Amino acid sequence: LATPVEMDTDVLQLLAKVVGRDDLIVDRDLMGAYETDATGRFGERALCIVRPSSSDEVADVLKVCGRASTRVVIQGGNTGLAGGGVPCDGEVVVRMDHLNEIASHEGDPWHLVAGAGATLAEVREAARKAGLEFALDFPARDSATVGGMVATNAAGPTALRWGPMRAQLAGLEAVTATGAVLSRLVPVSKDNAGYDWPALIAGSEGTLAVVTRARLRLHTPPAARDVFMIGAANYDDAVGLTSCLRSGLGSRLEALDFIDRPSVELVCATRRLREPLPATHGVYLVGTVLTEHEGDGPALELLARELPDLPDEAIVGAVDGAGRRRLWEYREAINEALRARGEVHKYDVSLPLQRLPSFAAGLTEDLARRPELAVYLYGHLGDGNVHVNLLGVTGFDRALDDLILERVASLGGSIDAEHGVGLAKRDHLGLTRTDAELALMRDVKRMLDPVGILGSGRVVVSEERP
Ligand code: S2G
Ligand code: ZN
Repeated sequence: LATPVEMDTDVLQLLAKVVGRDDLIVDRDLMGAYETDATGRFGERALCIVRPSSSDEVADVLKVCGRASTRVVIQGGNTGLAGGGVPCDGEVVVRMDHLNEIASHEGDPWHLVAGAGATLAEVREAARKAGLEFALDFPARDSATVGGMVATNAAGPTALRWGPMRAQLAGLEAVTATGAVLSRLVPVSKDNAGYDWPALIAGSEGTLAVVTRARLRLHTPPAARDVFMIGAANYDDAVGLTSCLRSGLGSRLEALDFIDRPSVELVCATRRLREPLPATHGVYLVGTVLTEHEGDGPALELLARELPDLPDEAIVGAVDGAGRRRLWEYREAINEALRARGEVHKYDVSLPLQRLPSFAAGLTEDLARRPELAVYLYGHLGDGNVHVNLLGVTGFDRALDDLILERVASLGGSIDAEHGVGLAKRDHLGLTRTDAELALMRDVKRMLDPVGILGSGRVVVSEERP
């Protein structure tokens, strides 16, 4: 093997024996694509990239690396935002591309079993072909994979109605760091026998075990969906509207996101879109309502009844596909528009809904001292999940992280809502988790990954870390 990396070639030779030479990449030029993430802030040089073709090959890769104490990072679609899926120096990157089979069982139409490497778009299409629907959807659908979505307990707008990825799991197959293949994919909807280890692996960000397959719940598609956008003067109004919408529409409210004024201006400029509403507003709510009839806009009648004081020019609805996509575009286009402006410094926090206005006000106060920063707030309002995105920060800014995440903690929120802790927030986990919880997490990590090869340094770091 030509090994341009200074490394004990035994590991590379052994890995080539497991996955085959064609699925072991050591060529420095080819590795680059797997060494940086979507934010451009994380990722160092990998030892190599390996692409196993089965759960057993994943197990053998982990056994080889465990024996050599060689650290490993698992990578799905590389859409991660917290540094959890790209290598720290010298790690083996395990790509899950080959484990992408999707199987549906005629005997059990309400589930499908997808390989970790299958994309969200492929899962959604397989569900559609079966006349059903998979609950989650978000812009990264063509790259985000099932394995990464389970590992980060991914969510997105529709998690308001259907819950995050963990709630979609009806079974799981995963490989532990010691190479044990755990499989719980039996065709049942309810399985309460013994500890729910799949629920523990979901959200563990590749630090406890490697997800190889998932049994996913599907549901009957609603008869129709309507989309609305409402302009609110400020976050107090936005939160008031949220309470009305949630209590008035109940489970018919599938998604309720928000966008602040700077984000609307950015998207209108970038995508050359006209203003979404006749007047400008401080905060824009975008929501999807599950309805019984295509096209006759019952959502707007529902909304008119729930929000009698809302002026007509502050709300717009869409009942056809193009109209629905157009309204959601103002929300879905933000991340790409921001990335086009340069390095984006991101926080993904959740707040008790009633405290969201004071978080936003406090943030404005905090950042007034940093006039060079451009601040964009948007996210999943119904869940109290705020994506704080800043332009003007280069690299890491610990003081800024402390300022924002300590404010979240002081308001009883969480430093991470759906993107994962990864490397980005591992030093702040103690802000919103107690010492007893952190001790338990370390014990679970030590038990499942005794050599410490899986996702080392991500999420929960051992006390003795310098
Ligand atoms: C969102 C998507 C990922 C990103 O916009 O809801 O969770 O790029 C984010 O921030
Ligand atoms: Zn989000």
